[in-house]
Amino acid sequence: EESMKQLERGIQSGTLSFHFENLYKRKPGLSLSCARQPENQEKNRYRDVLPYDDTRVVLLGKEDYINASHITVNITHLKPPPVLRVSFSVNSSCSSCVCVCVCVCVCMAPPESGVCLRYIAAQGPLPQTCTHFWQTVWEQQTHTIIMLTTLTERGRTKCHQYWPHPPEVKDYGHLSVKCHSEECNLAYVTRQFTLRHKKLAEEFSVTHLQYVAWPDHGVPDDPSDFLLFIGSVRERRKATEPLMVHCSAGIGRTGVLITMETALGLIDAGRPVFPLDIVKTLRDQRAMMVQTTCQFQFVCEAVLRVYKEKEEKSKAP
Ligand code: PTR
Ligand code: PTR
Repeated sequence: EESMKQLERGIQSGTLSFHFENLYKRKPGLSLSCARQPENQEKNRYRDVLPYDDTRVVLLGKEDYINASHITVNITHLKPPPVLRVSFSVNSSCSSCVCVCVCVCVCMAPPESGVCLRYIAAQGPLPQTCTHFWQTVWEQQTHTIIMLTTLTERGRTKCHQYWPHPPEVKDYGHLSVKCHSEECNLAYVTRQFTLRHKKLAEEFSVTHLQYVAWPDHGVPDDPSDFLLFIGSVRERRKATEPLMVHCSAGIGRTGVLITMETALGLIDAGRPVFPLDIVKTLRDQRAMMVQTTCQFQFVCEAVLRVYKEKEEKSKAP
C-alpha cells in the first residue's frame, strides 16, 4: 500500500521526524486566558501546559475551570488535502541527501459528518483538583479513564492518587467513589469504580486502566505490550462517549495514545495514515500533544508494524 511505503520511507530518511520537529507546538491565534486567570493558577500542575479557551472542558457551576481539553478526531475525513510534492535531490550520492520540497496545497474543506473518536485529555489531578476531575467524569459521562503515568517517578510526584484503595469509598464534593477491585497484569492495572452522585442518588460504573511501564518524556518499554493495551482500550470504547485520558501533564503520553488509537481506527477503516497530520489535528485542540521526537518515532514505527502485520495476515492462505 502506498501510504505504508511512504511511512517507511519517511521513518528511514528522517524526513518525518524533521517535519515533526518543525510543526508548531501551539496553534497560533488560540487564547489561553481562562487557564491564566489568577484564581486558576493553582489548578495547573505545570505553568507551561495549559488548555486553549476554545476546547477546554467547562465545568457546570461557578468554578468552571479544569486543565483538560476536548479532543475530537474524525477518522472518516482525517485525510490531508491533496499535495503535489516535487523533490530535487541536490546530491544523489550523498546518503543524507538534501531534498527541496515544493508543496502545492489544494485545500478542500472536509465535510462535518463521519465517524469521530472523542477524548478528554487531562493533566494528572492535583490534591486540590480531584473533585473537578470526578465532576468532569460525571458531567461528560466517561465510563473509561486511561491513566498513563505512575504516581511518582524518580522521586517526583507526577499525579495525586485521586481514587480510594479497594474496598474503600471516598467523597469528592457531591460525588462519592467506591473502588471495588484492582487487578494487575504485567503492563497495566485495571480498577473498577462506582461513581455516585449523592444529591441525585444516581450512579454509574467507571473502569480505570493504568499503564505503568512508561516514564514521562519517554516511550513505552515494550511496543507489543503497548499495542495490546490499546487493543483493550479500543474494546471498551463506546461509540459516542469520550475516553478520559491523562498522564502527568496530559500532552506527551496522552498525545501518543490518542495518535495511536486514531491510527488504528484509520487502518481498520481502510484509510491511509499520516501520523504528522494526526499530531497536527491534536495540537489544534491541545497544545504540545506528543512531546518528544522519540515519542513521535515510536508511534510511526508502531503504525508501520501494524500495517505490516495486517499485510502478512492478508497474504497468509
Ligand atoms: N521541560 C524540560 C523537558 O521537557 O525536557 C525539562 C524537564 C525534563 C522537566 C524532565 C521535567 C522533567 O521531569 P521531572 O519532573 O521528572 O524532573
Ligand atoms: N514543564 C514540564 C516539562 O516540560 O517537562 C511539563 C511536562 C511534564 C510536560 C510532563 C510533559 C510531561 O509528560 P506527560 O505529558 O507525558 O505527562
